[in-house]
Amino acid sequence: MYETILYEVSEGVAVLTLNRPDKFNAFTEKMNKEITDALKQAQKDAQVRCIVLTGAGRAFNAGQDLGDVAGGEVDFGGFLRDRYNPMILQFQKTEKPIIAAVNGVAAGAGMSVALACDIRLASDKASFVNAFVGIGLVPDSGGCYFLPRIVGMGKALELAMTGEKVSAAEALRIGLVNQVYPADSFMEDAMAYARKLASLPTRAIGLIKRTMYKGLEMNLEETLQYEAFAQEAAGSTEDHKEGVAAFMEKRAPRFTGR
Ligand code: T3D
Repeated sequence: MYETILYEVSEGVAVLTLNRPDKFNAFTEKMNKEITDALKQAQKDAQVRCIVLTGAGRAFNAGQDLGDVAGGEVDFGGFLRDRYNPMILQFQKTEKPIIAAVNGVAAGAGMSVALACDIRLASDKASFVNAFVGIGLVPDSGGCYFLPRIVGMGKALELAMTGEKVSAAEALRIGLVNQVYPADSFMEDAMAYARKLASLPTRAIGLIKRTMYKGLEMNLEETLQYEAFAQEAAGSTEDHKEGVAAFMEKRAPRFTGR
């Protein structure tokens, strides 16, 4: 169904694999559009309660395929507005948890996409390169939005201005990733994490995601109001009733995502 990505759903988890391993999974226009479409599909599918984004082969993603843009005049504004910006916005619009399972290097827009995910898990062979400066560009695809919010302004400016490679261990230390797992068992460990998230109250998690990201843009009063609105929605779910019932009955809850 897709040409540049693989898309599979099992046990409540949609796995979206960037699949151009000989090019380090670099982005093409088709890949940008297929990712956007796959995220929309995962949002619509009630079976899907968590999404994992990973890369085939040695890399996670090396950013824009430079072979496609080398030597020509690039309309950078149009390029981003048509291809990358809708893709990044779709990560936010998808009200389900999205995990970047960073199996290898994440560079340029590949790093930005990992930052646009809600959770980052890294193989101990993974690395991050804010490669834009190396080709005289500015971090795009949300890199200037997410990076300072995740690691703080000082570190974000350092990574963006120097383009230095960050190892998985350093990424964990600075809060760029949530967990690091051994390369040999990486996808098993990442999938176990994803299945755990998929077993939790999916609608509450979607509302947590929306409210937290909105909170970045709002003052305290507006955030309190938005929390009240989100709580009304979460409080009307079957999973809320199940969570309270399970607590009262001293048993483990069985959440269904409804
Ligand atoms: O017009 C615009 O550019 C606007 C768009 C902006 C969005 C962006 O993403 S800008 C940033 C674009 N990306 C980069 O600048 C990263 C370029 N790649 C690298 O710096 C390095 O390849 C890596 C740090 C990612 C990995 O280094 P290393 O030493 O582990 O691997 P390698 O040998 O450099 O690359 C392996 C193969 O992947 C190689 O192919 P080959 O020689 O074995 O046939 C290499 O050419 C290919 N590859 C890596 N990155 C890209 C790529 N091919 C096309 N496009 C790439 N971005």
